[in-house]
Amino acid sequence: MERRSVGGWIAMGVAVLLAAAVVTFVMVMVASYIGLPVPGIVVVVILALGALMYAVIRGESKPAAGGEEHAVDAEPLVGIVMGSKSDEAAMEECGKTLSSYGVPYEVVIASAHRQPEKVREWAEGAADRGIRVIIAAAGKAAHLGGVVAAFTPLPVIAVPMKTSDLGGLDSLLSMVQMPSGVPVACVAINGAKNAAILAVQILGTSMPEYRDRIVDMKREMAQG
Ligand code: RP5
Repeated sequence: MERRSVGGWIAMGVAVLLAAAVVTFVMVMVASYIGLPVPGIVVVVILALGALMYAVIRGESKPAAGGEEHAVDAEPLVGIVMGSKSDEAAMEECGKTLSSYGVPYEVVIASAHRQPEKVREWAEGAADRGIRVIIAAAGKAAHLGGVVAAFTPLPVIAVPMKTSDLGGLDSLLSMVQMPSGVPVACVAINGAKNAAILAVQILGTSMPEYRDRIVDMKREMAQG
């Protein structure tokens, strides 16, 4: 089934409800015009059908495994996974940067240690959902990037979160020191922006529109 944006599904649900209301109104008008009694049950059934369709549509619009879609009319190309809600502030720049390049993305919070099943389900389904690059942010003993990489053929970019105890060196080493065979690209501690740019560059290898944006960005940087 074709995936729509959340906004698209809401608009469709509202349209279904409106259509149900219009059909009900027309039926009532026609029935009273030709002198037929309007059984209240007909009205109730039609409204209930409209509500049911709306609920089904809303249910189908939920992104897999808790992912929250961003960007209005496009399928997510980048999946951002964070180990904790406490990582959101440090990762804000990642979403902003992807948006500035017009890259649709989804966000999910799933801890490799506390919610391993959620991580597995999300990572295993990512490629089939159209995701092309994954960005994984986590702190401390940050296994998230490696665990995600174990479950997907997609490239994984890890963002080590700065931590209160060891300043993020713990996260960095956990992410960058992946054993041979399961690579995880790793940006700087709290390098949310660079993770986004790298993701756009990876997209740009097969999508010229993103490569062009990177070329423009580098030209602007060179001009100072
Ligand atoms: C990791 O542990 C998270 O990625 C976060 O950076 C760190 C602390 O998590 P909370 O205790 O704040 O949830 O799993």
